[in-house]
Amino acid sequence: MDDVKALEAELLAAVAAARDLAALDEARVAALGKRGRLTELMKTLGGLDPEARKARGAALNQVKDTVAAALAEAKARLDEAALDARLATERLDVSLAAAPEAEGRIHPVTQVTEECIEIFTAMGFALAEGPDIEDDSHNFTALNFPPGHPAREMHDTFFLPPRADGEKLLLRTHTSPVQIRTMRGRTPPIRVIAPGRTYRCDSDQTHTPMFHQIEALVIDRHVHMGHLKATIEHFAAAFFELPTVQIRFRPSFFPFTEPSAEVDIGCARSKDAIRIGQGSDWLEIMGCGMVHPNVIRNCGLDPDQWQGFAFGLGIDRIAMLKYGIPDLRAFFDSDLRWLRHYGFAALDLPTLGGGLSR
Ligand code: 2NL
Repeated sequence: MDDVKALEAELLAAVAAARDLAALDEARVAALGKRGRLTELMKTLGGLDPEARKARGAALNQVKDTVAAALAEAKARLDEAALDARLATERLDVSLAAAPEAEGRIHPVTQVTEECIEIFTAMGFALAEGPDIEDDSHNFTALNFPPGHPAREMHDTFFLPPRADGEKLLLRTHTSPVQIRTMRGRTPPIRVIAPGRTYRCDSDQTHTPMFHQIEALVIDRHVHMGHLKATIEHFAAAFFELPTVQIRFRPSFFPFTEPSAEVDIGCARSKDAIRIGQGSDWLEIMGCGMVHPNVIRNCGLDPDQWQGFAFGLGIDRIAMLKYGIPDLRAFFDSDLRWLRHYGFAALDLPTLGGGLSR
């Protein structure tokens, strides 16, 4: 039986020598596999006489159990070592930032547009949009600009080359055509805002040929200027993030409203700063009025049944006021250094609850 003892020692040594799971599996196959050393010896038992077979069979089974136990123990040990090695190499440093700070910046015009949308949608206004390229009818005629009226020339319109039928399309000079389309497309009550790009052939310190406007329109029965004033007051306070603001109406003229007014907001002016919400100076922020009966009629509604108010303001201008941006023309220079200074963090969306601007 010395050969069996020697084999056991040899197989156990092979198990102990295995440095990894692959080597251990080789040792297992070499000992207990189909052609393993022990398996081969088991096959020789059949040729022995019963007494010898019994004794040798028991001895071989003992070796088999001992080797199997050593294999299991070694596997457990190597499994644990392999896991430790993985944990060491695949370590995640949770103190590192999950992602580098986003490089991109939100343009002040986009930010202020979103702020206005947030304020007006909370008041129950819906968002309306329309094409930048318009026809004369939606941009002027429906809005009560009579043909040849000097107000048309005041808009410094960009016209496209005439089409085959002679019609000259144009770049909308205000967002009002969006509201014409809205009034024609649905039945009152209507509460919409129309923010977007507008175009006028005008370029100096305070005018760019493309600029941004937001207009609001309410059409309902029994709408009056009190509703207009309260809406503007609420908007101005929310936009400038103040508890209250002073509002003043000055008579004005627009072809599409009657009466029409210019809206001033109370402010304090010093040498190089304007402070909204305090002081005894006034600053013009928008134009407004009651929708002209002709405009209501032009949209297929009966002006004896439906009234409304509307107002419009320049987004670029109120962005400059709110965020202290001195030069309008820098808005459209695409200068990254300017955008890094005046821009907003990409995911910091304006909300009424969270404060519009942070
Ligand atoms: C301004 C003045 C204003 C409107 C826009 C409007 C639209 C329709 C009917 C009547 Cl469909 N009015 N919009 C009304 C008054 C003033 O804008 O100075 N914007 C910068």
